[in-house]
Amino acid sequence: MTMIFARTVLLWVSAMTLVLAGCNTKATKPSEDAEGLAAESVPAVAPPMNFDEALPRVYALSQLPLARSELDIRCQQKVRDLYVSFVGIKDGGIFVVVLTKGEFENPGDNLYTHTPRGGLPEGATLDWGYALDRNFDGSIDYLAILDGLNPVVPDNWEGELPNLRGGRELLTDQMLKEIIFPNTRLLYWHIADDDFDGHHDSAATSTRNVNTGWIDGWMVAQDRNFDGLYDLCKVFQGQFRTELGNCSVDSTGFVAPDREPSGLRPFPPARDHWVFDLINEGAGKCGLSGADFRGASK
Ligand SMILES: [Ca+2]
Ligand SMILES: [Ca+2]
Repeated sequence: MTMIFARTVLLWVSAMTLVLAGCNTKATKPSEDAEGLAAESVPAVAPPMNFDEALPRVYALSQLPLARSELDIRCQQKVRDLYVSFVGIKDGGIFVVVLTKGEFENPGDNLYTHTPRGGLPEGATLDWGYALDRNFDGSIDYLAILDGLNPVVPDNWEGELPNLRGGRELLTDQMLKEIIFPNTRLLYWHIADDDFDGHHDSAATSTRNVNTGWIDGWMVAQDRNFDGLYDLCKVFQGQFRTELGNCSVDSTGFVAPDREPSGLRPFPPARDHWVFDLINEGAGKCGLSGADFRGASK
């Protein structure tokens, strides 16, 4: 058991390092002119990984098992009527955020990814997600919040799938065991601030086919010129590999034929998204800095 945990921890630490490594790969080349000495004495500020690059990586990380035994709470603050807890991993930085009505403790036991029969155990929560500070300024600029366990159309699937919209009575045990359960995935919705001004400008949510009930792709939206209005939205089939084209727009926001946003509604989210704002208010109250997110490499 210890070996399994140890391996999972290593996987997570190296995986998070991989995500954040993008922040340092394009380090500013020190000037060689008369100001060279001064330039070299200032830490190079590298352009952090943008949303397009981060999204598939954070998605991939979110599919890995969480190293539960190595989690601990680095700071917890009450913001408005919720407790915001920042969770890190042994020898690493903060990478998880939790929202609870009461005080939160024992993240290794209480970060849940699904609703067990009989409801959530006392102290457990589904309201958590991954939190990144890509430019290490102490503010969270990328969130991936748990949506839930959902049946996802397998990549390259051809043929019929059981209709999930017809109710449990239409699903046989064989369908559940052979098709539905093996294709159930943990999904998170994503929201990010790519120009680090405190307002989100990028978002992604999985989409559910309105006819079958299966998750069949993603919608990804961006405010490319950072003027507060989302101006681009694309629809993807599967896990970002196949782009189907642009979203349509109706009175609710961005839409796609026969699909509905699964996790994040409305899509795109309102400019002042309460989760994003609340978590960063918590980060401010905690006095977090980049070092809290860098972890062992700080
Ligand atoms: Ca930041
Ligand atoms: Ca922004």
